Amino acid sequence: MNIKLEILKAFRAQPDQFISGERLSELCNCSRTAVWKHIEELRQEGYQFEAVRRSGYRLVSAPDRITAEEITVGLATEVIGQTVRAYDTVESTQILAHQAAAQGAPEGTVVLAEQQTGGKGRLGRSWHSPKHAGVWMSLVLRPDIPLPRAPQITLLTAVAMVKTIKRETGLDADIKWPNDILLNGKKMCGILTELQAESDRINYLIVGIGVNVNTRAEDFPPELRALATSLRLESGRLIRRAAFIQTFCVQFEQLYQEYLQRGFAPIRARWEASAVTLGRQVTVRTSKETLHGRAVGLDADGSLIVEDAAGVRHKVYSADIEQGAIS
Ligand code: BT5
Repeated sequence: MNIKLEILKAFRAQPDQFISGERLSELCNCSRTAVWKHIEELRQEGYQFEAVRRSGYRLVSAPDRITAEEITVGLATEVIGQTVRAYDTVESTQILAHQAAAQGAPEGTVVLAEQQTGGKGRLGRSWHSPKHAGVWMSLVLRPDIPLPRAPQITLLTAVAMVKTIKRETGLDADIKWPNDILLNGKKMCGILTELQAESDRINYLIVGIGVNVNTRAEDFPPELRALATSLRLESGRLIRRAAFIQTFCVQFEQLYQEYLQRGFAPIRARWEASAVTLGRQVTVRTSKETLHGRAVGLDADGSLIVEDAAGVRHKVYSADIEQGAIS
């Protein structure tokens, strides 16, 4: 039994109440000395307890820290986020999630870090991940879908993120194909989907999600300041990151189950409702070519359909796009 987890569960079940040391030791099935020791550990992690003789302990405040306990206590999902690995400083949660998945980590495992020193974007780019400011998270999935459908998971993740942002802040975020979430035209979240497959069977997928949550303008390096934003900058308030992650896990699980049962069509409709790419003039840059045209739709597999000046339609799978005016 994880005693710290049980202690936190007891306080969450009775907010603002005093719970006696004796009651806690019963609930946690451990000695009162063990309870005291674990409460001291929680204090070291930033939890504040009021201790009153004969009444016991009361949880006064919890830190904005991402720990396995903060994510799993009260998490209303069946699979997503039920296994959590939370770290302080890592190179990249993607690397750790790949290792965990290769060693058999179950579907829904979430790898989190307070800070990444080598956060990864797509195509060898980097992701700025300062300490305690954001959600840097990798999710292990084992969907039974054919390999060509994997990009749909990136789009599903974007929809889950837009719903999470709406619930947590009331803000309406936009999706820029394929993997950016924008607020007021600035990027506040990026998604990186990587996979391990044999022939056309997916072994596992790792969905990396970087969210600028409480990042201040001065936390961004100068080259990002005009391009990036955070939920705090846009909403004007601090957001509890653990609660944000819990909401995301719930939203993601609902969409993922719907996707596995009913396919991509319902997700696609939701994606289109939040997308700012469709109907616009775009410049698409792939490693091989540059294409100008109008983004006319999303194909059933999640690729973008771009129509050039001659009326020829091109399917774009993975690329960077620059968006122009709606036309
Ligand atoms: C992405 O790549 O947007 C995917 C980012 C995925 C990050 C998560 S964090 C958890 C997990 N662990 C990892 O190591 N990675 C994942 P891309 O579309 O290539 O965008 C990268 C570009 O976004 C960079 O070249 C910068 O221009 C910009 N950028 C970097 N850090 C940013 C930030 N914190 N906020 C906004 N833009 C950023």
